[in-house]
Amino acid sequence: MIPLQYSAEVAAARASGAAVVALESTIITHGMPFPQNVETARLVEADIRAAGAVPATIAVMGGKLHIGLEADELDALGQAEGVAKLSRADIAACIASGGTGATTVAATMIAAHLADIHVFATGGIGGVHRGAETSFDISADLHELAQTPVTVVAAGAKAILDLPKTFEVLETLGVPVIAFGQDSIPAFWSAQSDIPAPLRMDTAAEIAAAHKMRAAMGLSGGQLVTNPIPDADAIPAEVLHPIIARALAEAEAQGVSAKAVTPFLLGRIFELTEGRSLAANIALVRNNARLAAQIAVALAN
Ligand code: PSU
Ligand code: MN
Repeated sequence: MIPLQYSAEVAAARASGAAVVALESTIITHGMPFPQNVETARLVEADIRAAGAVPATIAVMGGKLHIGLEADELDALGQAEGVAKLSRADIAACIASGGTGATTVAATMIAAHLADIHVFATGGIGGVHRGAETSFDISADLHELAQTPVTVVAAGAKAILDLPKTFEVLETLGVPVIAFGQDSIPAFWSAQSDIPAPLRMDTAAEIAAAHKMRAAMGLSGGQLVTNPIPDADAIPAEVLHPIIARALAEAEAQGVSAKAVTPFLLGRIFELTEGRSLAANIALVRNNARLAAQIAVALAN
């Protein structure tokens, strides 16, 4: 038996057939500093409710797989020290041993699917790291998108990554990459990249219809919806470029590797942009939550 623990709100939504949107928790524990992490998580949940859906923030706490966190649980997770960062490889061991851990995109997709939730909002997915040709550092998020049937709304892949290689791998894995309302794939803190979007959709209804058709055809895997950051909150690529380069050089000099790479880079970029990257990250997650709620509502109807 999987020790699933539904929040009261998510349990009620399941009983009534209301739309539910999954949210990850690594962005809370490893992606943003306290207290902005908890404030953002609350705002994102409120955005989803305002759009007519129910938020289900996912995390492993004390050996239970939580589908939706109560307010005090979210507070506790946001301030906890040394929380594990869980992906497909380690989520089962963490639950089995009674541990506590935050779920990445990959682990959140697994949990959402177990709970029969079809739509999930995050900031940016993991992908192919720069230098992957020697480090082999490719996020498990990409393989999860290829096998677990959840539509993930993100602002693209984080711009610290090698974006062309990330989208090549997604193409190889047969993952539909949909740009929302534009022709290029967004680049996380910036709305545009040089990479043409394989698919473009302009309404939540189209995205929901494509999700349903994949299910009807028995195609494994999910869809990646890339949603551009609102213009007012974007950071131009030319501002970010030297900052990302410096953070990457520091990570290499300090020998940062494996799971620590993404949190290290996000933390340094936050410092080097004097907080501007965090403000942008908050804005884009909220924007993704609103679109995910619209897709979930369209799927529920
Ligand atoms: N989106 C954000 N901030 C984050 C993440 C996503 O805005 O911190 C997290 C997600 O949990 C994603 C993870 O799965 O970063 C990628 O980590 P890695 O590169 O180690 O696979
Ligand atoms: Mn990695």
